[in-house]
Amino acid sequence: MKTTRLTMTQALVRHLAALRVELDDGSLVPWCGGTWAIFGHGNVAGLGEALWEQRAALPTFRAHNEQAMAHAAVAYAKANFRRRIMAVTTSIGPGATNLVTAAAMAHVNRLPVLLLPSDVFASRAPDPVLQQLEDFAAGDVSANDVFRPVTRYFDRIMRPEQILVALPRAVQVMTDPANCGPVCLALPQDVQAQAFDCPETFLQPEPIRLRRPEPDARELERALATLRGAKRPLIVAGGGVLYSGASQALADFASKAGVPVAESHGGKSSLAWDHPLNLGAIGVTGSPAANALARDADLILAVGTRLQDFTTGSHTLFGHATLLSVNVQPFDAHKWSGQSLVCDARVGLQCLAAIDWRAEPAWTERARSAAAAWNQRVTELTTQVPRDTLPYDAEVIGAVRESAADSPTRDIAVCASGTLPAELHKLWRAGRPGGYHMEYGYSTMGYEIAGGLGVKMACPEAEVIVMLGDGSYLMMNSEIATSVMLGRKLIVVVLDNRGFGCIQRLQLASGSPRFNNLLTDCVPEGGVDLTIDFAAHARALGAEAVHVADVAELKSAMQKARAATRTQVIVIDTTHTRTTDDGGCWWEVSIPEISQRPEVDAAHRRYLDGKSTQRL
Ligand SMILES: Cc1ncc(C[n+]2csc(CCOP(=O)(O)OP(=O)(O)O)c2C)c(N)n1
Ligand SMILES: [Mg+2]
Repeated sequence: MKTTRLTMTQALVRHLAALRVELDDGSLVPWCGGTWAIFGHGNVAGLGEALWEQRAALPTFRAHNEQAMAHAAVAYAKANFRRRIMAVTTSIGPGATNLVTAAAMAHVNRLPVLLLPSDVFASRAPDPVLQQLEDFAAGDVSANDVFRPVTRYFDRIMRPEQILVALPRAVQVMTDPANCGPVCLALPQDVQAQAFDCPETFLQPEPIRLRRPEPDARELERALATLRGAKRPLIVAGGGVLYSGASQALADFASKAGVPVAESHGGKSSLAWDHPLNLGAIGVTGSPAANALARDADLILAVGTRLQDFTTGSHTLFGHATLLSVNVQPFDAHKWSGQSLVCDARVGLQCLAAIDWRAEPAWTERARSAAAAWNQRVTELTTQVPRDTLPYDAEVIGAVRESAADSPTRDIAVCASGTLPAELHKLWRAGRPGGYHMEYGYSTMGYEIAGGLGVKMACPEAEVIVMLGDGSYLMMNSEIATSVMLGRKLIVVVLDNRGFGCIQRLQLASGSPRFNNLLTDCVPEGGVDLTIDFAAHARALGAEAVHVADVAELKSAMQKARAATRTQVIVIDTTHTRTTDDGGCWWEVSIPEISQRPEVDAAHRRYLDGKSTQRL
């Protein structure tokens, strides 16, 4: 066996840099798009040096916050429909634990990312080193053990040759359609620098060929029998449709069999928004069209969805329909005691389309007119004539989208939390698969800007439009500077309603008084009323920024922003009180059984009413 003498991290980086993935069209591209790195003690000397050596094949990017780097990496994988990934390396201690939220986010969303936090000395010789935890009872516990529950695969590389086994396993997990998720390889700093005889074959890995699992014959037979018996079916399209590249198969099946389609947050943009059978968003943030048909359907065909509570209305939305889940992950396919069809979404849809069956014509017709009516309503909601009051999110969404009249297919809207996800889920018209990039599995405040950067790196030709609230902006905005530095232009639209608008509305709906959400409600005796100049802040980070007075100004600012080459930040004052009433459904939020406030008692009674409709 031919070998080369390399350090553990040199071998790791060379394997990573050499990995190629085969895309659907048969072309081979580098699998790893680069490594995000913030160096410190623990990685600057070992992994850092190895990254420098391979900088031509595997670029290294520096950002300002480890969590944000991981957000960018996860967004990159999502925008690549899980076909490509990025790695993230940190120093030990706080650099490493800054990744935990992003790891959990990737775990919830089933998205791959390779986390490479540094770890304490395997030798233990200099213990305790700076930033090292000391467990009084266990010498092998380090801060990195927090990654175990939030990754799909964890290993600590205690000897250099261990990388030969651990890295291919990590790659396997990240490229497995069912088990896909974040991976952590913790790298003790002394092992990073230790050399071993690395087999040459490890440095020339085989291309990655992603699997497309076929269904089990008997399970398929049962699924087809169920389909044949259905009269009023509804497809709920989840993120799995996008990851499997099943948009065309979905459109073909829906059109051929007359089956309406509703989309989860993860699945939105899997079917063209103007497809005559696209009912739009489903669930708590869903359209009236989708939710009404969900209640009356006799078969819910859930394709590639985790059936999260926002999709199911906390299990109140699907009436007495039979549930048939097409999912590559058996854990998801078996949820809710539904009938499962474990397979790739595209393969599953093609199998279902192969039989001669159609939904009841009256049902298809009802779906068509509901979809058309909702589309008309979306136009109204997003293009209302400006009034004297502050605009609300729907009008901002309309202006942002309208400004793309010439190239709506280029736009990718990025968002994660606050009021906007509900409004965007109902009202955004995605022009292409992936044109709605919403992180609503973990709904991580602070994902948006760093996530937008990852999307831009995955899709440089796209106009990446990040929309977020003032609260989310304040939580994590440092990657505006990174986007400027790296020359990756973003358009960031900040909706400033001066506080946590959505949580205050939830608070009031729960019978509580206004408390601790809007900035004006948080100033103690002797405190100072805050006015935050977001545009000045963004300019200080290197962006071009403007605070617009109204929706009309927003429209022209958007035109200019589209023509610009540097990251743009547009700030608009919005109201925290108004949202789109149309659609929606119950969402389970526990209300105290006992309170001194009659408003809470009333909210608790409403809560029990909702509970009574929950299907268990
Ligand atoms: C990291 C994180 N912390 C807390 C929350 C809970 N949370 C969800 S939305 C929100 C307020 C968002 O405020 P803002 O971004 O201004 O949006 P708005 O609703 O005001 O438009 C909070 C605190 C969260 N989703 N993520
Ligand atoms: Mg706000």
